[in-house]
Amino acid sequence: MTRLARFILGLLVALALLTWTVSGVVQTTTREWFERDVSEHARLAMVSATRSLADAWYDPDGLKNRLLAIDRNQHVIGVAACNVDLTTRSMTPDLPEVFRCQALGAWVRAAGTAAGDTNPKLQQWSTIATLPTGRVYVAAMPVIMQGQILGFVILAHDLSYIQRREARAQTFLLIVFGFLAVLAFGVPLLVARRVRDDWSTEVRKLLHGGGKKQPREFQPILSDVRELIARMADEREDLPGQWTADRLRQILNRNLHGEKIVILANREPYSHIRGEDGGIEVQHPASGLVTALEPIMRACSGVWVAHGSGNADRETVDRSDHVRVPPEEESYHIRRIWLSEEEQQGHYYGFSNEGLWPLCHIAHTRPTFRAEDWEYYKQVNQKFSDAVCEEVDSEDPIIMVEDYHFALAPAMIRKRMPAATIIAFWHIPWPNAERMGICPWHNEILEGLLGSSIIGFHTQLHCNNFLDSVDRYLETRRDREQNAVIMHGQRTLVRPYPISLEWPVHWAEMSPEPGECRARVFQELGLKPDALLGLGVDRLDYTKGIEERLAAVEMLLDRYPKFRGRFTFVQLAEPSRTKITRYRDLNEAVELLAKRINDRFGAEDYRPVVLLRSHHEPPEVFRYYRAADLCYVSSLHDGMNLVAKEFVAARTDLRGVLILSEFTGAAQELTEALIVNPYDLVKSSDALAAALSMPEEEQLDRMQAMRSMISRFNVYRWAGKMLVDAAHLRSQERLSGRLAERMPVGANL
Ligand code: ADQ
Repeated sequence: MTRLARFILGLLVALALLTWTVSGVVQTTTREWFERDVSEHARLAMVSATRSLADAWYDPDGLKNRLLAIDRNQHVIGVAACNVDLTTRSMTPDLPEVFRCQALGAWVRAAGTAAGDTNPKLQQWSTIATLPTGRVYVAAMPVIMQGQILGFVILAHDLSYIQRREARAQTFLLIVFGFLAVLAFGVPLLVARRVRDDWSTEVRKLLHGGGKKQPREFQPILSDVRELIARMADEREDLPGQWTADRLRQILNRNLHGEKIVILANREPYSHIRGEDGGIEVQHPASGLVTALEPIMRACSGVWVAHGSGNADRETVDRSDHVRVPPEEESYHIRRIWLSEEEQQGHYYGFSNEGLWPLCHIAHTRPTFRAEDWEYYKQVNQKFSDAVCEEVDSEDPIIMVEDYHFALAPAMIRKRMPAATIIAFWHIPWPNAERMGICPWHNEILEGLLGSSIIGFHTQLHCNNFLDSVDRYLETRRDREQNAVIMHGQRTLVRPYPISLEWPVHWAEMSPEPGECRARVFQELGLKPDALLGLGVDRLDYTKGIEERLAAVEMLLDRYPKFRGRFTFVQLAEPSRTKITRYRDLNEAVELLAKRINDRFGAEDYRPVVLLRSHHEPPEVFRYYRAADLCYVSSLHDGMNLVAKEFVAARTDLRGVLILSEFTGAAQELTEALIVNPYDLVKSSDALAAALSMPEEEQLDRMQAMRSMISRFNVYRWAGKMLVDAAHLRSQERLSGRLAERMPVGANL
């Protein structure tokens, strides 16, 4: 049954019910009114009748005539005069048998025999009876003369005419409701059909290129349809596993003539650390940006310009501050930039992480904006932009500017290299326009980003927020069809590109089998073989909801005693931004919370929460992913969150359950996870319990679906889409540039 048919049927049933109820109410009310009228009428008739009957009581003819006179009334069926002993004194011929004088027996008996004098209980008697001919109202009254009862008079009134009137009223009501029903369905249906026909004719005309003007209301749908068509064309190529490092390289060669890519990011993919033994070790920083971009650089080669943050970084670069990485493959360069303490403090800790980071995340930490930090932010953006310009080897290079540390760099680079293709990607959420207004330099931030050819965000919502901010604060033109902003003649596409992981993830490929990982982790943590293991993996950051996560674990142990002594939650927490007070406070709060839970529920051989606050290299992190029964990602707000995707990628055994905060970008893609609101501790603890009790088959189904999603929408696709869009934009610009050269000066293009 179609939705419309269901709707109409429902409405009809509702109307029928309404009609039935209304007609019932009308019937009862009108019947009450009529019957009250009739009884009043009968009473009055009888009161006047008893007086005249008393006068003629002893005159049989006179009595008969008076009874006949009463009987002439339109609705009176019959009248009788009865003696005190209930024998008939006189009566009209049509009085029904059942209402003759004997019928008064019960009434008279109930009042006590009263011949000869008045009895106050014998005032009036009445009843309504249903005869085969219809309903009848019967009333009786004593006939009194000089205080003495002579007898009684009975009057029978026809009520069937009331039923006939009721039937007529009901028919009328039905007709009215029927008419209303036709109006209620027919008119909107006709109007809707008419509007739909007009609308589809208009849309078809527009889609076929007709129609001189595109009405405003059709623009969103047109751009959606075109985007959908483009996406479908793209998706057709998106067969599983097809987005690979090779394919990305091919795209670069085919669309961008194999040009090398220059990435600008604050964090470097490999840092060199002097170990305790005096030797130099290579470390992989805990950063989602690095996790995503490093495979792209391995596939495409080029230069990664980043802050040299490792304590042995200077010792490992050449004279031009370059180092070839990855250690054994050496497929691209890192160009390290050195920052003074003041620059780091102002740019990284100050403006970026005490200002922009809390501004962009709804995590209830107040942003702090200091004028001196802003000065350092500009200075460091310029320093990195200059370095990028030194690294390029053509007039129109491809430059990827990563994240909120470099909002000004796109415009700075554009100034030096007008023909560059600059792709900026904002890895964290973009706040709504009102919130963006908190930043005293919001205009400069927006203008800086609009120096790019493309600005990417993880989700459409973040794109919308960005476009709203541009609309609110800058004088620009919007190309709604292409989702582009045009400022000073420079066009910037604003698009969602949800970031992901390489596929397959090489750390997962290199890890031992899940069973072996579990055995090792259980041994390291001293867990019993039947223990259940939960996992959290984060930088120690207040946006990740670590406190809420541990509170949910506490709630689980409170509400589900069966897990006490059996469930252990291990939190890998890499200390992060520790020079900022808020992060130090968080560190202490998490420690106290873990201690409280352990004090409440722990025992000599049982620790419910294990807090591991140190750097863990990816092989170790993947060992934990593979060992755990569940992974809980409880971010209060997160652009994407790659821990969620890594956990799924690690589970080649299709076991384990992902619990994922609804406030992550990943929740839009990994819909088979148990999605929770991390602030809701009761429901989060329920989700933990559900995960720990989930049958293996269900785990397998959910894992399989999520793995299929990540394998198709992997990071090669993420980069490939941006590069293809950049290539299109570039060829468009080249064509319009050539055209401009051929046009006479002053011609308007
Ligand atoms: P991050 O905030 O860094 O990224 P996320 O995406 O979760 O967050 O990535 C974290 C990465 O660091 C993962 O690769 C994880 O394995 C690693 N990591 C985390 N904790 C670790 C630990 N204790 N020890 C070792 N490694 C650890 C930002 C945005 C995200 C967005 C990414 C990519 O905040 O929303 O997903 O960029 O765009």
